[in-house]
Amino acid sequence: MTANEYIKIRFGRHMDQCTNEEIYVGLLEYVKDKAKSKEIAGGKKKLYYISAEFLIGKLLSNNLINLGIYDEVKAELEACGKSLAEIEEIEVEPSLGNGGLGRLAACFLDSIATLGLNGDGVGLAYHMGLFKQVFNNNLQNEEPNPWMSEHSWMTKTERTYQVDFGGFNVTSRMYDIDVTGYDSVTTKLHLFDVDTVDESIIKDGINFDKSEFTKNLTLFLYPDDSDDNGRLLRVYQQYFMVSNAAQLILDEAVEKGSNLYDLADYAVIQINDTHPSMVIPELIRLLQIRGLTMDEAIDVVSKCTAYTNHTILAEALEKWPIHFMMKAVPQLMPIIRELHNRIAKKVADPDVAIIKDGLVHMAHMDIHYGISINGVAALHTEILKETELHKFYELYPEKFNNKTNGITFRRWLLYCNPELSKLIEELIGPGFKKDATELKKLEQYMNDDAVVQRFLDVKNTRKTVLKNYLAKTQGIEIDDNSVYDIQIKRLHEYKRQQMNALYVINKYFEIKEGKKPARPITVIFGAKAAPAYVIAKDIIHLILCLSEIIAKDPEVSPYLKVVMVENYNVTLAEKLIPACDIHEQISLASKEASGTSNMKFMLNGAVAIGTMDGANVEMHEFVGDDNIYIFGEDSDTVIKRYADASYCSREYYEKDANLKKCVDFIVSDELLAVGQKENLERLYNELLNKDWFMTFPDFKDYCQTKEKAFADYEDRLTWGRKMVKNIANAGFFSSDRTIAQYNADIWHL
Ligand code: 26W
Repeated sequence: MTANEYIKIRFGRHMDQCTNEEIYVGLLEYVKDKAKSKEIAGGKKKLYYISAEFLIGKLLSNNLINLGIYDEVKAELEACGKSLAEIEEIEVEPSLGNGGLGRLAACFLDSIATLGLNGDGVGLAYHMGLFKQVFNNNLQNEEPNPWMSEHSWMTKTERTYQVDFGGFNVTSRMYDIDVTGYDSVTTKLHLFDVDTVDESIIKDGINFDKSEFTKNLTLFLYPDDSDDNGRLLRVYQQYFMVSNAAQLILDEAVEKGSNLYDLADYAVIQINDTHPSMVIPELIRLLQIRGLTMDEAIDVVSKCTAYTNHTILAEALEKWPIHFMMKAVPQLMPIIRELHNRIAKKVADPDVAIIKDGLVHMAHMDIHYGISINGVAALHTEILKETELHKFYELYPEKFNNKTNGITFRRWLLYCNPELSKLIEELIGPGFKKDATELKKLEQYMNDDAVVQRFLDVKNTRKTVLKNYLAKTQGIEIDDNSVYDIQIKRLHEYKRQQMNALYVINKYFEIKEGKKPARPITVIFGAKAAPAYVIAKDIIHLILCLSEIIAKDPEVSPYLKVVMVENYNVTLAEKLIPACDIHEQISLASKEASGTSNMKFMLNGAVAIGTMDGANVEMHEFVGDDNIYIFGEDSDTVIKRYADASYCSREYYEKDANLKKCVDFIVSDELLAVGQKENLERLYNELLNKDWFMTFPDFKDYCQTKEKAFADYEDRLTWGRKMVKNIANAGFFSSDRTIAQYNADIWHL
């Protein structure tokens, strides 16, 4: 049945007589039906990828592509005078993640299904995704971001569980989203919810009554890494997630014939950061209820779980106070104490203890009782082994391994950049869609000027698409003849948006002094700041104020434009990334575990300016010095500087007159005229007295390297060759490769 025929039956009218809303609903149901009729991944052993976040993004087009009916449906719509792009706008993005970790989980699900592996995602059905960001008076405000509706990709299942908390219990229900593999089988994303959640307890903005857990359990995605409020609620959420997951895992194993002693033959669990770590004691508890002894249960569970670390920022490694655990999940504490005691008997060193100073160290439990611990880029894994988790590495060298992150090329190339995929297909055939390493064949065209020019043409097309999109959706005007310089990622000091802002100030002064750039520059930011992360919000304030001042300045505005897109999310990323010329990957070396936007940009023919951090290091290895702009101090230097506590930002400020001038501008009359004194002064003082993420030592090199990149950009064909080199070498960063490695080394499905 065609989409047209389906819609005719559903609405009793031909597609051209339907509203876009009706067509959207019709296509959603059509796709769900198609997905149902596909083969479901099977096999004795199943992977359970448990994650607090799945940043799946919109699903309509993604599913059409994976089911192989995108072109067909698009043509049917066009034949009735309808546009798929407009219908897509009706879909609300489920923003069920904060950033990289959640988006990674979504890319992984796509690759698991595409590779035909028997693996499901398990998470929570938050009623509100990550807050909706609204700018008012150059400040970020947060609003609720609902996404569920009557017509949903989620299907209600009959599976319900009881989850016991200290003093009360709730009944859960499982909802499923089909994960359609590309030209392959389907798998599932299981999201758990409770019926008692009450959206009416939301007060102003995203505040809500934190006391009644039955009403707020799955109400919100926890927005962050820095909000101390609601930490107890987070423990409730995490336990709710893993208790459901554990019950599901045991039930499915038993259904397939497991006697539970052989659970490891039926299930392997990937713990995505420490958020699902309580699955270890919960499984042990449930196995005891089902008849195993403590010894047996520990032994069984120790063969089933693997842990991925996504950060080396110590403050993000979760440690839950014992009194939280006693209140929320008292049934787990005796088990956790037992797990702790067994280690303490063998290893006296308190640095590797599970319980220390009244806190339960979730990562420590994962490492002692799991089969694997992995970092997410080569450098990151080395840092874990050598410094952050060195003592664990000495205990269990065989458990440590690296799995450099990846991205799904279906969403981040085929869908978001059809012009580029078409060009690639014309040049090297369709093989790259299933085997990303085939992109390497593009290198043969690097000296073919006519072909290189076509890559430049595609980029120009996409720049115009972005220009029109931003004009239409955000009322922002940009010049598509300018160079687009883009930084999009969570707002965090270690990612150093503030350094990019200082660069903008530097450029503003240069232009005022008569040094005009060869071509106008558009600096685009997209970022949400965690609601309680004060300095991050101050940085947004600075960027918005700069944007306003520059736009109003007739001397500067013809050459420089600063844009901060509102409510940055997956949908916006899909428009921004294909249009980008230069992407900013400027985290302080050693701090960004991997980064994944870097990979998306590379694949879409943008050139990076970046530090030797995260996966940038591997990108640099692939493309060489001429095709990526590396600057700044390396991770060894940075790690040493932290170790000897020698950094004093004020010294740099006093020594470098240009830097001083840029920093002082933050509290100048010009800025105070459009901004808030409190915010700007706080940020100024933070930089001058702390600058914890060391922007000052890298600033000069950063500015000089950017100048070099802008100058090189003017030799269009040479730049085009850099683009082709980047695209040709992006194959390694396919999440299909990452998932194949997880399977070969850890899961053994
Ligand atoms: C304490 C709660 C919490 C929740 C979310 C802490 C931290 C987070 C993050 C936003 C974690 C995150 O997104 N980490 C990112 O993971 C990516 C995938 O591995 C990496 O590419 C990024 O470098 C890392 O910052």
